Amino acid sequence: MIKLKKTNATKALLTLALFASFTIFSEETSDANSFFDRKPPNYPSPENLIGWIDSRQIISLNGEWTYIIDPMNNGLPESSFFGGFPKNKIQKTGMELIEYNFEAAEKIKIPGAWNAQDERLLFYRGPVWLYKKFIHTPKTDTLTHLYIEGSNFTTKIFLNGSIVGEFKGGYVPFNFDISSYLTDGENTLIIQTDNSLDQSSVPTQKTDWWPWGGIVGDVYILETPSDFIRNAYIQLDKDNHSQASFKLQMSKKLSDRKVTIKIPELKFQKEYQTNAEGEIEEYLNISPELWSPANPKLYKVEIISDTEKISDDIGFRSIKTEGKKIFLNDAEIKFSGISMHSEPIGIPGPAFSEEHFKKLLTAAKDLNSNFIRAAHYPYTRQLAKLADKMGLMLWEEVPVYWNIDWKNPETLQIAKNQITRLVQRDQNRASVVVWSVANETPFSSDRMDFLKSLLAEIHTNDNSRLTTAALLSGSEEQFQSLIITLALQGARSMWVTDQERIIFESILNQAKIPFDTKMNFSISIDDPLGENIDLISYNEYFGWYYVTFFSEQIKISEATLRKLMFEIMPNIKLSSAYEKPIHISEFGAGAQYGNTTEKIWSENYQAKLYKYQLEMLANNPQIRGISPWILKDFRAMLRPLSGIQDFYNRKGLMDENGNKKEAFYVLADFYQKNWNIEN
Ligand code: GCB
Repeated sequence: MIKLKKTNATKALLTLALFASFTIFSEETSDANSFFDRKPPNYPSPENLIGWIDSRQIISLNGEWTYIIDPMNNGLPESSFFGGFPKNKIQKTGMELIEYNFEAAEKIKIPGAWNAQDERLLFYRGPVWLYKKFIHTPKTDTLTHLYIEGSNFTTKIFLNGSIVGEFKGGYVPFNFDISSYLTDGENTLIIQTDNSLDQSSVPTQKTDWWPWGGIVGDVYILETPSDFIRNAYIQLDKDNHSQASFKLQMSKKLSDRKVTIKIPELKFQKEYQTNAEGEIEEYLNISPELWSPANPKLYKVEIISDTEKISDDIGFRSIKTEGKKIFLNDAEIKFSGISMHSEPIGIPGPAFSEEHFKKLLTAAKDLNSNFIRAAHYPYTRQLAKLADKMGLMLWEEVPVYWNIDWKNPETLQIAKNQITRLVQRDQNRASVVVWSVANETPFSSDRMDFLKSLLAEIHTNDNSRLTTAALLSGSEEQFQSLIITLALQGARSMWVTDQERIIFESILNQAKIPFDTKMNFSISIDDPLGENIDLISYNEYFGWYYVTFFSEQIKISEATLRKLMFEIMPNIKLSSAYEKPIHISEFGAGAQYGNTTEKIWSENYQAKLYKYQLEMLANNPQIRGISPWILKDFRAMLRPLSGIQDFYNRKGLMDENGNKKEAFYVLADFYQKNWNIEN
């Protein structure tokens, strides 16, 4: 055998021989150190978001695609000796070695998660490749963009063998200009979607919802003129209902481009000119009928340039807080809400279509809700479009969830991208009244800096809505005081056992609290982020989680503690350190539909917990909104309890098929009788 000496020259020769035919990736691989060590190529990031998507020239790529599972991440150009899957090598004579074939691969529906469409992939976290061919007919003075409304969580796009780019983050829309990669006639689009998450991603790998992978929103080929209207913002002034703020950006930074805005029903028509930045910033003098849940009025708005016309149906309303109250169109309002995950009723996988959301929002209406917390990540645009029409207010959120890598600049970049794209997409939706930047994030100064920069990102785009985050609270002292309140209640209850009474009395003796002390447990939400947001949102699980924790600490059975907790609940006082409205963003209990026992996991227990919780909330005037957890049972890897959870979080008021549990009616009744301020 001839042994080659490993000089740089032989290495270079070897590399040359092996890669001579790989013209596509040669540039990126040429400076690699060895055959096995090729640098990842440069994956460009998407361009700024294009808005008003539903009135643009599109070719839909929704429908049937094929897919290849790639658990060892072998198909990327940088992982493969042969150019990777994007090369799409095809057999012609039958003598070419191929070990993948997209044409013969299994079929999948897009939009749709692959882990919802293939049983082998339900728990899978890794890369899957998607493949679709389409025909392109060239037009002059036209740009062609690929628009993807959501792809989880890292997406790499290849068109006709070339690298188009990469998007990290998931859930939000993005677009790439693909004009220079297109060929006339047939084009081959190959996309790697990887649903794995890690410590630096947003969210991290640990979430109480399913990491649905793949393309989970519409895929469009979108055509625009070479200088096109990228996006436009129209929002009514909070303090002056006969004026709306109007901002528009053209794609090119060219001044004196004429643009007309028309709202035919208001007989409004005016022409404006772009400044040197290609932007317009003006106020429109209009006096529209105001949008509200009771009157979800929308107006057709048209924007016309020399080369294009875009339009949208837009509602006008204002939302603000004053002191501890919330005002919609200057009238005081309470959020009679419900939290949701983006999973349709009776269909496995993520919700994405108008049809999916119609059923969910109809269930929310049956509950007499006027508000939905769309937790914990952006849904497709269909949600807010439908909420606009159906008259439901929305809280939209990004997946900054639990503890994430606050110090990592890449993590911050991902989160900023998510919030910016969400705001830029839904900025004209009247239904969206709250932007939320985080859920249950533990205090630290790095976390404060991180969340403040997300809030700043919102404010550079939109100042017309409320901001919030679902906060944590509960200091050591607050938990101690809850134990004392429970001990006082226990010591004076006739039904506790002698043994339990002794424990309660000794807790009180130790704390030097006389047994006849009258005390209501009170909690003050003191998260420092309260300073920076408009709505003080708080998740609490009285009657569900905390009891388990205390039971271990004070050696009293959960049965006794749960009963005591229900007894003290109506008198719990919730307040915040800030002169702002409180929103209870979560409370709830797990229940299995059809479980008629009196025990935990029964419909009964859940319904009882709702009754006591609602009594407590009605007794707390600073609480101006609630969104209990949650409308419907949802998929969750953290919930393995066999026979009950089976990998579903069971805190739904309905099961996954839409069967209503007893607590559904408790909440519906409360909203109808006690809580709504008509608007
Ligand atoms: C929470 C989280 C939510 C969970 C819920 C639960 O506090 O915000 O994502 O699903 O509790 O069911 O434990």
